Amino acid sequence: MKNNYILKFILFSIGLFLQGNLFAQTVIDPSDSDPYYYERKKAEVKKQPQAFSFKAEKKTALKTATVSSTELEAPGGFYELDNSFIAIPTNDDGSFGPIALPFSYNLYGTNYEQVFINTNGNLTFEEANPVYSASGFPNDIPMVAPFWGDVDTSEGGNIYYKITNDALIVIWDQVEHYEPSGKTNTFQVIISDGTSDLTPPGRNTAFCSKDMQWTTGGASEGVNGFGGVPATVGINKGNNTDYLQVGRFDKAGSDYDGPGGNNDGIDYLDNQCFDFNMANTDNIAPSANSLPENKKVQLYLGETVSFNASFIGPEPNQNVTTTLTSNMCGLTHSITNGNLSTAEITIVGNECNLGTNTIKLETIDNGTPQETTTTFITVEILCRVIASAKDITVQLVENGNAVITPQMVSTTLSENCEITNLSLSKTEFNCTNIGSNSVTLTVTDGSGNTSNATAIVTVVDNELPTLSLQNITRKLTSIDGLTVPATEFISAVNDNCSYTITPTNFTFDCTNVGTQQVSITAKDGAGNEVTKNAQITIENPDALVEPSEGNTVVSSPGNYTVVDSNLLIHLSDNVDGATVSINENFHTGDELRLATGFTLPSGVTSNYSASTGVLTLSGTMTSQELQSIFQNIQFRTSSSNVLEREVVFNIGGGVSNSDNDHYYEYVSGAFTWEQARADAATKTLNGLQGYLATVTSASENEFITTKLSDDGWLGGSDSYTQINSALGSSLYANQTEAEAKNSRQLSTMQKF
Ligand SMILES: [Ca+2]
Ligand SMILES: [Ca+2]
Ligand SMILES: [Ca+2]
Ligand SMILES: [Ca+2]
Repeated sequence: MKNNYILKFILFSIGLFLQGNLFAQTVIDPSDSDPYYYERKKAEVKKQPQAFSFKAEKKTALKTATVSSTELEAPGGFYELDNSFIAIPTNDDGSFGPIALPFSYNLYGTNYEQVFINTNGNLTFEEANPVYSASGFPNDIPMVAPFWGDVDTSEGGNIYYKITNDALIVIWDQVEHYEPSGKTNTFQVIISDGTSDLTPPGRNTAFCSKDMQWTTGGASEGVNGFGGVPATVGINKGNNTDYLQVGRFDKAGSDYDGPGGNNDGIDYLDNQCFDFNMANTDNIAPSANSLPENKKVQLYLGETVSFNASFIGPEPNQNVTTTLTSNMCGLTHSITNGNLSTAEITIVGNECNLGTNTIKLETIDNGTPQETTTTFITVEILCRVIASAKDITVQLVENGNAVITPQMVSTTLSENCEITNLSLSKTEFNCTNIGSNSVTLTVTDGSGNTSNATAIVTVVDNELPTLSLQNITRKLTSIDGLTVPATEFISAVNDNCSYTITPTNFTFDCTNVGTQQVSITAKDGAGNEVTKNAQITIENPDALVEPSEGNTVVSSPGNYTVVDSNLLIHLSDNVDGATVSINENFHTGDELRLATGFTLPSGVTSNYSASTGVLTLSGTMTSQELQSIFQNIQFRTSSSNVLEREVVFNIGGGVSNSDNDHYYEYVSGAFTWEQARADAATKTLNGLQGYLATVTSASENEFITTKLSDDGWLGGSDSYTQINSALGSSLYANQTEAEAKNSRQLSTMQKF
């Protein structure tokens, strides 16, 4: 797009220029002297070409040269069109000139100071030449023909020229042909005084082409731009003898066998240049073509480049022989000589040819006298660093970060080339990068090349979490047990990355009363974990039944007296059964009852056992209803014993022993010991697991005896420590002595 823009700018400038010059510049039109010219040419289309010659009869005044400064120099290359060129009005078979040259052009020993730019791809010096079928050389017209064929700019394209102090440049830009096919050719010729900067040293003539697409117009038996009379590329002395020839072209493709031999393919000329010293009177020195651009080859170490250098006589009947000389290593070549001499050259970039090297090609023809052309090709071997990288592992430090440098990853060798910069696509890592990370290493070398390599950076976290626990004490608060979050044990926890705590909660119930050990684990995202232990002391819940003042003790009043009207129950659950029990100093005649007028809730009954001193409440009631019942319990005794009685209020069917905080329930019925034990195991009280009562102390034995309504089963123990503890003396010295000696105890109490 950029090129297009520039081109538009150039054309616009040319257009402006033409505004002032168009009418001053006229083209010699063959119909001026032959009114039937184009009618006769038209008749040639698709006919066998005939000897159709024409000589312009109209004499035209010499045009004054407009000299431009040289802005672009491309000796041996295509001189680019710019806005210093002058456009020739479009035409078919016309000629522009004669143009006065500010220098002498030496053609086979004759100096010319004027030139005709003939639309049909050639320059003449004595007369305009409209001949469109390129009959070929030799003939009697001095002619320089970069491409002699039936150009027709009225169908498309333009011809531009520019004159400097010492050279003339003519460009046929994208020109079409007569009876157009849509194909275009772009080519140029430069003629000079032989010292101009615009022609290669020692040369006064240069041909160059860009894209070449056609060879033959429709009036020359061409079909769709090809066939018929071949286009001629060459230079003619005009003595019917001496000429040189690049070739005669009549087809598509790149076939080329040299100036002589077969007709050639037009595409061989694409982007080709030829140069000649036409000052010789007879034999012209060989011309090179197919050279690398600017005769310069660049490649990197390790690269291989192959190219051809070709040479022609350039006379079509001459053979050329090329000799290659170079002291550079890494060069191989093979040369085929003949009408076309071609050197096939291969170069491998190597440490031994690093830098600038020269290839010398000497080509000699077999004309008389022999002429030699020497061509130098510069070969530059550039160093280039190829990046390479290794995988690394980095560890996150305390702050959870890791920083790496390119040097830690790079394994790039720089033996031959300076490394000017190393960089990494990522240098800082954190906890979110744990695992594999792909990074790109970019190496910049002294030639300005960059090269990339990929490495895997494995980020690891080996830092263990830190965890400190504390021992705590908690009281059971619910029938459902107690849930303690793990965080309550943690006095400090940390990690360089994130962590999780397991378990999150602990649950305890009445079976856990006492000291329990817990284990808490802190684990980080990398799997590092630390486990610590702590203790929790589980305390019994506050009494479900809270007497209004200490133990509920009453004196014997002789009259019914409310035991505790302010007693409170701390329970939200419904209650199934309850007891009120005279525990201490129970005597015959003691009585518990509900206050007269108090109505039990529906489904609830009460029964007092005068023999055990236990008032049993049966049925389900709310805790509020039970509290109200308890607040209305009255005591009276007919006994003369005046010792204080202890009255204990129990929730559920059991009675409590305030000496050891256990609950006891007497279950009547016919049981074997095994049945009694199994039945006890089905009992629970406020979340407590029931079991067949055991007697572990003298006071407990007394309590059970008092509350036993009848014979019952007890759980037994032959643990010598428990037996000794119960007796208060060391009956057994060890467990062996105690084995199976304690199983005769009887009773039936279930204990909680
Ligand atoms: Ca023409
Ligand atoms: Ca040929
Ligand atoms: Ca020659
Ligand atoms: Ca960690």
